[in-house]
Amino acid sequence: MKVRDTLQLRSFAEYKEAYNQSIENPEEFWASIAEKFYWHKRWDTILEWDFKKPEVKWFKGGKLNLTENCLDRHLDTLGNKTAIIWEPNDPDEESRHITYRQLFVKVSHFANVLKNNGIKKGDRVCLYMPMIPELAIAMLACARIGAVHSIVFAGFSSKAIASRINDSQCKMLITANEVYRGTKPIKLKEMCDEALKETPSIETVIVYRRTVEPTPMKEGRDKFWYDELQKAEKECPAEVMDAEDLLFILYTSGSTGKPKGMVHTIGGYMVHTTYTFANVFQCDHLAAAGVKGQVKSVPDVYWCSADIGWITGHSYIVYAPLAAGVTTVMFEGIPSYPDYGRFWEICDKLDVTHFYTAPTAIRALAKQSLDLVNKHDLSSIKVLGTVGEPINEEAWHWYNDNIGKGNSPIVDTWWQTETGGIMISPLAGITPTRPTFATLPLPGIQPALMDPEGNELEFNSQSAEGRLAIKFPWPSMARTIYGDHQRYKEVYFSTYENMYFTGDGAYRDATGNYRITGRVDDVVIVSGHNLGTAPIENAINEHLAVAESAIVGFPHDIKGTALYAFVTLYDGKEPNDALRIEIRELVAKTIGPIAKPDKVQFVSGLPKTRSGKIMRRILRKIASKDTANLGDTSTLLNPDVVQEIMDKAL
Ligand code: 6R9
Repeated sequence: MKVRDTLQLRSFAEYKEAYNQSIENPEEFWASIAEKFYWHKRWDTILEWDFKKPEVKWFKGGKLNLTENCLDRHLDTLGNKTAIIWEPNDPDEESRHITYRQLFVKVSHFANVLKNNGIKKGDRVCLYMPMIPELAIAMLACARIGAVHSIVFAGFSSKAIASRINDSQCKMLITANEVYRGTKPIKLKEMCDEALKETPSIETVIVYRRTVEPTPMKEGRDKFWYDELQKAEKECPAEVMDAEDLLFILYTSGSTGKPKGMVHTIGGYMVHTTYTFANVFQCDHLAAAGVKGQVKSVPDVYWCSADIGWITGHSYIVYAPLAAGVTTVMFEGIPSYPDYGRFWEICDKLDVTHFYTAPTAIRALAKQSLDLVNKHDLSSIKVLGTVGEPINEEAWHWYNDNIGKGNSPIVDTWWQTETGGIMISPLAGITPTRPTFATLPLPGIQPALMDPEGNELEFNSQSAEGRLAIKFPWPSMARTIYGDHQRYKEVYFSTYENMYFTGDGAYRDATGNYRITGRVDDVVIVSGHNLGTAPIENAINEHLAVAESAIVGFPHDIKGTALYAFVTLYDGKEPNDALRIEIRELVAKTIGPIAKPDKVQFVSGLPKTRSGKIMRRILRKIASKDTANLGDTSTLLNPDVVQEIMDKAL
């Protein structure tokens, strides 16, 4: 299996050549990459697109199964290579090493469990699972039979599970009884049982027993993973799928209350995520190029510390590394357990060569004693990566100096749930890195900076700042919002004509390097988690004492951005600490603990425009203690309230 080699660019000149080719003839460019994969039937057309509808189809008519590309085609050459190394929460429990052949067997076996329980091609299956290999196995089993997975992050509340299940009408829910994260048990099955009261579409629940705790099971509906395996055949031929059939739905927050079910399809997603993985991380090939002067004797070990519940885990823990034949690490625990040295202990123990994490984790770890880093041997590390939010200069240097020891390139990868795969990033050891810059677009990606009037700021060898859009389709872009194509069109394709709007702002320097400056809409990124302000406000407003609320982000040392809630109460309701706690708990219960506001300020009114829109811009400045220039407040409906809010700011 030579795919990972043949896909890789090996020099800056090769990158430039590929980039130019991808702009001049995008179809030929992507077809030459798609050819490296295993297809049952070649596509009829490479690309059909119209951003006005919007409609995008890659490799139409092509027939394939993604799991054959992740598993079957590796068996001859990489069958005995480790596909997944699983590292448990408890460092005293044993790691698991699963080879490509074992994974192939497990996926096929579990795929039959899905079939035996009535799951067919096109059915939606919800996964609410901890970070255990069975999560990857369940995903791949869905893909093997053509079912569509919808993974809900296992930190989300029952309400969040129920609304996602209902939105896409999932027929099955797969979960685990409970899991430990640090010292805390998380009762996943209990959360599911609460959700299942409101999800009539679910016919079967498969429960993986992760701990020995007794698990409440509902007769006829709930079945144990292990029991079902006993009844199932081991061999499962892959369902032959169309390139544009659905692979998965993944929900991401929007600026209105309802989460958006982003739909990803099989062929383009496979081609783009694998190509970007091979080039950004440069697994295997790097050592040969002598990035650290090492001679490679063991295969690379790649570890992305994200949760599979987010897009980063879908694309860059499971699908792309497996399609590229690389060993991928899955970690069940948290960076602070049993102490803040856990990440480095794992890198040392597993000889991790590629480590990919979020700036928020880096900032939290940089706050700890350096002894926790230095007592571990990190000499195996060759490449570092970041994703999820802009990385500040200080964190970048700490990561570079202390983890990379100054000689491991940092790939700052910019992309989104909607983009499916990495869009702007250095290629490790191939293109230059620069602190706080995601740097250059990958081949095939045509970014555009837009000015406030909606005109493109074309590159003219001068720096520019604006909003980031993409001018041309790329294979792994989301095709729609499940069940709401109109919203897909409005959110992404209505801001600029014939372009995809990212929702991010960006700065481009005089040499064409991009730095992402952050969201320009009502999405706040807390500890790398993409949260919509609207659903959090809706949750707070459910409290009987609350009249209205507004959520904004403010800078936070560790989280990057933390949440500040401005809350007005109904007349006669007492603002006090007990109420503050209730509000925070309500958010945790409705959305999840990550959405709890750090600060809750009770105010007599929220600043509003005359048309009744809350002026979050002003609240953002107050929350950030940046009140020197609040701008013109005289046009507000209630300008007096601004002074009151400032005086009592937390
Ligand atoms: C992959 C992922 C997407 C939003 C995106 C942007 C922010 C992601 C970034 C970054 C600066 C980076 N973001 N990577 N900002 N530099 N390297 O995180 O997807 O959860 O959908 O979030 O995250 O604001 O628009 P998602």
